[in-house]
Amino acid sequence: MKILKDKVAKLSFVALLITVTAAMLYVPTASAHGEKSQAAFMRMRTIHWFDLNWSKEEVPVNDTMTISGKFFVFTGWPETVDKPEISFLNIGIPGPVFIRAGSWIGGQLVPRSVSLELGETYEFKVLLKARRPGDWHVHTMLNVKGGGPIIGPGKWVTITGSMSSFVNPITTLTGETVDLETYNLGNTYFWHGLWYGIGLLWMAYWVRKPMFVPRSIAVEAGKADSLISGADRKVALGFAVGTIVIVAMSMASTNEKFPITTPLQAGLLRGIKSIDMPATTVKVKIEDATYRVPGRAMQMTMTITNNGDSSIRLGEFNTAGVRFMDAAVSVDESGYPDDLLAEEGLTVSDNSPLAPGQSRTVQVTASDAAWEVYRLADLIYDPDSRFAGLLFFYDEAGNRQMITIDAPLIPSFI
Ligand SMILES: [Cu+2]
Repeated sequence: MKILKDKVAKLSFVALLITVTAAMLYVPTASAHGEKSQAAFMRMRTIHWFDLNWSKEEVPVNDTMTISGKFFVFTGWPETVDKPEISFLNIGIPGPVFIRAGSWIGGQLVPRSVSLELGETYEFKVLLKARRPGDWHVHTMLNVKGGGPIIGPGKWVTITGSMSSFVNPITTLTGETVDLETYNLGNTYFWHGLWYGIGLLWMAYWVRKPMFVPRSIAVEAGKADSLISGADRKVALGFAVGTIVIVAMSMASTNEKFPITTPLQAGLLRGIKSIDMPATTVKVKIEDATYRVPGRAMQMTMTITNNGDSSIRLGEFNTAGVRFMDAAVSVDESGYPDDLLAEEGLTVSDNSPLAPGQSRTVQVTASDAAWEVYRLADLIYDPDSRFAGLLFFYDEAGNRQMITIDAPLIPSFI
């Protein structure tokens, strides 16, 4: 009976080992990456992305494309999220389907973290090189220390061709050209294999002996010392010395082969240039805002005052990357993702040109399925139900003004 129990224990151990190994090797492809599950307040009250452009919708392997645009660092940044003092401009894609060949904020190369100021607008550009064929959702993204990855709008991009033709050549500071895609790959496999093999040998040695139940009985009987023999000690010592020798020797030979190495560069770039947005002459006061759950519509009462010298109209409300437009005033021509574009989603009770010096209180409705599809309506269940977004006004000459709004949102269930 005891022998049988021990056999079962051994078999279960081996089965567990196989399962864990298999789990490590099995990596299914993810088709989406959770942009909709990021809290609505995070998407609405942190980074406002606008004027976005994905330069291509289809790109062959090894070719490049750019994503460019602007982002406004929201003034009413939530208290629960760390300020973007250490942030990194990134791209939200399912794994390395592209490589990032370069990224710029305000014309400056930003391979490192940057410090951003609340209330400023920045211009950015990311250069991507296609690597793995497929249809990929490509998002803008900003990683904020203490805030996590803040994801922006995503657009589907198709990569064509074959991954085996992908190359990533770089010239090192010592003048050698290497292909980073395959550089020293054999070495990586060798070391993984070697340590995995040593680990297996170590386990095999101990698994041969009586395991869980007999050991437990021996320990309980006060005979724990008898479980480890003199030979066991010698084998263990052999493993320890062998490991140290392998590490020391390989380190010495690596140092000899590569005498010049530099550490990976990290650090913080300060003083990133923001853009001077045109001075605003429009004033907006939100009187109240409600979200009607059955109608999937947000209704705002706002008082608009035009202090400029040209009459203005409201053309767009942009929140969390969803653009509600009044087609009579503003039309998107950039190829913005369909699911984030409500071309006629903005209704203004009176959107006739507002003359200079005039003030008007209007009802503005932003309605689209995107409220639910993008789970922005979840906002109403937050303990601090506030919404925020950008309003774009256009004057007679077509000049645009950007106004930020930030107000409490009251849900209505009828
Ligand atoms: Cu996505």
